[in-house]
Amino acid sequence: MKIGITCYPSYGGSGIVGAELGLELARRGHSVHFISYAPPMRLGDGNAWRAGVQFHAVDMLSYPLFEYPPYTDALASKLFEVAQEESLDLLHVHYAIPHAVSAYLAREMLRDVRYLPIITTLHGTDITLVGRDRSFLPITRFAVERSDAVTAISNYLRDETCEMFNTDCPIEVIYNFIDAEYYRRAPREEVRRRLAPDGEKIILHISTFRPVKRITDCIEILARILGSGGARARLVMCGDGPEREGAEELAARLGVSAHVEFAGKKPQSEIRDYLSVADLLLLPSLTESFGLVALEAMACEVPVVATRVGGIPEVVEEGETGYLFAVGDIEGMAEAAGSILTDDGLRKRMGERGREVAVSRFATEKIIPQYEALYRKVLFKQSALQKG
Ligand code: GMT
Repeated sequence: MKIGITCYPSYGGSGIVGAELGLELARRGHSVHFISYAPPMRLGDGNAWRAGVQFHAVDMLSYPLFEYPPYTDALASKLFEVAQEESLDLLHVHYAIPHAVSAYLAREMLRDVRYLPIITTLHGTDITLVGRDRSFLPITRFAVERSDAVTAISNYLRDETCEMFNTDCPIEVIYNFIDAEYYRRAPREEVRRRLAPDGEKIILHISTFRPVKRITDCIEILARILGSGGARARLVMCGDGPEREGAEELAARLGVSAHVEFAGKKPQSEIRDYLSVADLLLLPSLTESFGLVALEAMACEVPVVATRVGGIPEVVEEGETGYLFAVGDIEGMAEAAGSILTDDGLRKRMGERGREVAVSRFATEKIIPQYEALYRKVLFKQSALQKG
């Protein structure tokens, strides 16, 4: 199949999933065309420009009148152009805002020539945070309802979408996935020594440092662990974003700065190295429709301490692959983290179970065929409609 994929190219879960899906589809022999304002980050990681993958940049005209450049229109024009030039069979957009609207426009522009099916995958904040805003809700609902197929990355997100949009539009749940061969624990002693030179346990947090990630909770949890006199630990904070400064200030105020490393944004290969030496992943988010990073941790045998919100309980098996708590339950999370860090047997058992779950439920081999089946279903329905 010839598949157009649009996703945000920047750091963040939906962009990672869109990019990885495209690469996996190309590996399976499909021809994949990424269409966005920049190449998705995962494609720039060295191994990415593979046969069967092309990138088409959305051209943005800069003009003084446009205080806010009209990206939705520019993307729609590019989708229309690429669909024609490359004879795309379908468009698959990740993150509804504004991608679903642009895809809808492209489909309508092309309609006189042929019908171009569009598939929208909802990732979370496009519905739960941004979609909730009154100014975005009607147009997002419109574009979602008019997609030829809609998928959500968890049951939680499907239910939220139906409720918020008050729609009975069919939404298929296709979980996020992991390349379990790439994400597996590997010996990285030099990384461990660098991150924890005095043999401390390593607590890892990886995110976009947006308010929804509640990264200051990580600092407070660390302070409690250290204050309880239990485990000797270092907190490694991977990523960057608006909450970083506040977290650094809090670490200084609580006197734990020396035990925290703000590592910045890291390429995928380094993230894997960090996961290979981590003893625990902390994910204290306010909401999380899936929690891709929890899955990456589980694949690398890292137990997860997270909040019991959104789709996280569909990924992290409570008591088996980690522990879940109410949002803001610093004490509960610190206690659970402490028990994992001071009990090597527990850490190992939970880690091994995490790997099992990641491989058996979320490996690419399980999930990518679900997308391929959906594409075939949409194309079959369309050709039946044309014939009939
Ligand atoms: O929350 C983020 O880090 C970014 C956001 C995005 O759209 O890139 O992530 C969402 O999509 C990810 C991939 O499907 C999910 O794993 C995240 O849980 C989801 N974030 C939220 O729902 C807050």
